[in-house]
Amino acid sequence: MIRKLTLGASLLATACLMSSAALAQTVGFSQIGSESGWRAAETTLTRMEAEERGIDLKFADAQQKQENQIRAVRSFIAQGVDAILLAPVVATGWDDVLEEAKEAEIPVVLLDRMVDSSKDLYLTAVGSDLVHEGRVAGEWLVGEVGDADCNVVELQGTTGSSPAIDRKKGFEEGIAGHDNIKIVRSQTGDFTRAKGKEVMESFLKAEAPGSICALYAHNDDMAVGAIQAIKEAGLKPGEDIKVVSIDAVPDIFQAMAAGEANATVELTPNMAGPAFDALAAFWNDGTVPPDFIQTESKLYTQADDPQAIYEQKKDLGY
Ligand code: GZL
Repeated sequence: MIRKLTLGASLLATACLMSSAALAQTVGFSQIGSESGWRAAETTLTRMEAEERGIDLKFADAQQKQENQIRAVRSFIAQGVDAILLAPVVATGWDDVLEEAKEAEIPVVLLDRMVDSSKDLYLTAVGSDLVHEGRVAGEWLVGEVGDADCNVVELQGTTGSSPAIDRKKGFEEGIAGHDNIKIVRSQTGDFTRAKGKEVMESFLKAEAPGSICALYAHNDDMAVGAIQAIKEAGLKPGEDIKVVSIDAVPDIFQAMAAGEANATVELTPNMAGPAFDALAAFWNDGTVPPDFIQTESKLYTQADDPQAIYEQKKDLGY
């Protein structure tokens, strides 16, 4: 905590200087890439939130490579930006560059994923409870299958990312104590549709025909890719194989409306709004935000009028 206060104190001096200067802030945003519809929406909304606040946003797309993110953060530091937004592709390997930002007295705010670095190396983190999301998905499947045997295949997110680690943990907690539900295959689909389809094809070839009861995908994009593979295998997604995933992007609601997907857990793509609000308070009078600003998670199923939700969401930048 002492170190956090030290960071807070040194950054406070900067904040107070800035509030008197009332400068238009420049913020560097190191974005993971555009691997999913959700990620695209997060980028769109971040740009909109910055524009609404008169923030000059410098954007860097890392194409899902950590080395590109570290390079971008160092470039933002060299440019002397007023703050850095970082959506960290994986959870490890950030200490050095976060230390450099701290030395430069530039506050860093994490978006949608976490890092294993000490909390005094970033101002705050905005995200969902990723374990809870996985648990909600697992508990939904328990309710869906009851006592029937159910072999589950799992499409994991990017290896080493906090959502892949935590959503797996949460799902296993959700099905714990229900030995009739077993995860029989689990592999990364890297959060993309293409890889989700490819890995689902391998699951379908590897498992006895008709033996897969459900798919749990760490995001909707992999689920949408897998749905295509299930159909090409002559099976009915949503019926022969139940489909539960996370994000609540428009296309999963379209699949639900067609009876091809069953449930999704919503993740808001607007992480930047709370991030910029925390930065504004910090710049204004040095208010230090909580370590973690949690966004909500909501379960949607076919009972929630998926077509209407698709119509509401389809123009929101996904
Ligand atoms: C989760 C976020 C994930 C989304 C995916 O917080 O990092 O990254 O669920 C995206 O769609 O690739």
